[in-house]
Amino acid sequence: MNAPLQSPKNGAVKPALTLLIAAPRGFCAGVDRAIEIVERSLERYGAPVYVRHEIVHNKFVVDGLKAKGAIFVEELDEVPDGAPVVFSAHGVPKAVPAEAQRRGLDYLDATCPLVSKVHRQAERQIEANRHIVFVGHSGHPEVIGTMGQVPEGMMTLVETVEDVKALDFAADTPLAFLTQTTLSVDDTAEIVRTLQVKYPQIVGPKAEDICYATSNRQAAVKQIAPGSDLVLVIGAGNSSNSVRLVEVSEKCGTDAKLIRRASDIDPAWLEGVGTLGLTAGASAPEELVREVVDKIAEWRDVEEHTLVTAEEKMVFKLPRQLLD
Ligand code: 0JX
Ligand code: SF4
Repeated sequence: MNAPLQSPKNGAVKPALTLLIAAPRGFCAGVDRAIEIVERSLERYGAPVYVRHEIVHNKFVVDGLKAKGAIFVEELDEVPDGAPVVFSAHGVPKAVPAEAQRRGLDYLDATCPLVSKVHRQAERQIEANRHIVFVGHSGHPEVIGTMGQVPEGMMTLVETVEDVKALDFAADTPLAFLTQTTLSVDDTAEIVRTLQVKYPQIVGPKAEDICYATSNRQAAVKQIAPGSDLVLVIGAGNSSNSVRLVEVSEKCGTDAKLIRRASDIDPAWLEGVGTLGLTAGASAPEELVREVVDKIAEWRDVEEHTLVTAEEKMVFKLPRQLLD
């Protein structure tokens, strides 16, 4: 352990800590767009604007929008007639906009365009009479949304290599695979390889459906984790892409902790830590990164280094309703 050094002249001298901050980290283009859709809707329609599901999986973001007049609900039946409603970045089953239309609700779709792209691929594969094997995490809203793009029974969810081994489609069944956008790049590659060996006729996306932000944040963690004694990942427990960052660090052999914000840090974690890695999931605001750095600087003499592994320039257009 690095015992705090005492200096009679200067008071407590904080032990040194090298902080390796991953880049890219934090907000992706889909999250920027989703938050902007809620903010602009509030300006356009006035409060309250309803949001179906957390716009992104981050309490800090959700609380900030609540303070501006957004009301978060889980289902459309909680939205009063005539109120505007925004669908979250994770996407919704087809039945949701259909119901909104039936009720005459003004709805804005904040589904990330990269999730919508997977939705369209799902429709196309069904039109081509292929059964879809979808790689994703059961119960996640993106999975519910993507599976809800096709008629029931046309898409089978697999979460692991073992799930693929247990599939019992006839050898010549026309098949396609698609994936959730926020999966582990490495685990998914193994699942897809297993699928391709078992069903050589299976077709899939040219590039995987895992999005650029997910891949970049995982690659960045691979750069900081090996040289760190511990990695902190800022993100929520229900944030798939954030949880994957913890796993990536652990696969590199470096213990990692998922924290919502600075107050979650137990100072005991830093005992014996000379180099600390830090990153943030795609739904975690940069303010929380600064908050964590400042908190750590209360205990340690921090030397900050940012490791840039990719530049991100992606920007997504807003829905047409908000442009005119
Ligand atoms: O749980 P996810 O990683 O899918 O969502 P989160 O944390 O809200 O991140 C931003 C939205 C991502 C959609 O793909
Ligand atoms: Fe879109 Fe990827 Fe961000 Fe999800 S993590 S909102 S898919 S860019």
